Amino acid sequence: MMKIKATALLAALALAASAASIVPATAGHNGCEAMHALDPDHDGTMDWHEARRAAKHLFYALDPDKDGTLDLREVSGRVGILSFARFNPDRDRTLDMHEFLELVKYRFERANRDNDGTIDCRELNRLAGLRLLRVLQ
Ligand SMILES: [Ca+2]
Ligand SMILES: [Ca+2]
Ligand SMILES: [Ca+2]
Repeated sequence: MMKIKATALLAALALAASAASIVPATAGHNGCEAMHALDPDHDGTMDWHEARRAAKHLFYALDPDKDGTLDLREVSGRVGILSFARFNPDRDRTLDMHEFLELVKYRFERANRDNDGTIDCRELNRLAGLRLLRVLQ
């Protein structure tokens, strides 16, 4: 009886663990899956050139009025108010392309833990990598 209970408990735990590992993927936070779109030369990593390209693409997508700037509302869920203020040195309430790319570059460098100039999917899956991902796609 005890043995059956323990087995059932283990099965439940295993199920919970696999469910937990599935959640980030379905929520779009799986760095390794995201890497496909961010690695057009298919060398398995994202260099700054590739990240910059994705970031510029996102900038245009988030700027539907095409005024060349992003306000706090347009980057909500991607850039917090403190980051926004930090990368908006001219305090004009918007991020222009240059300011936005400075922010992305900062997150890129934070995410690149081994300092090898590229982001691999393991790095992308860490917290700093997910923060970077939010300003890339
Ligand atoms: Ca690449
Ligand atoms: Ca600005
Ligand atoms: Ca790296």
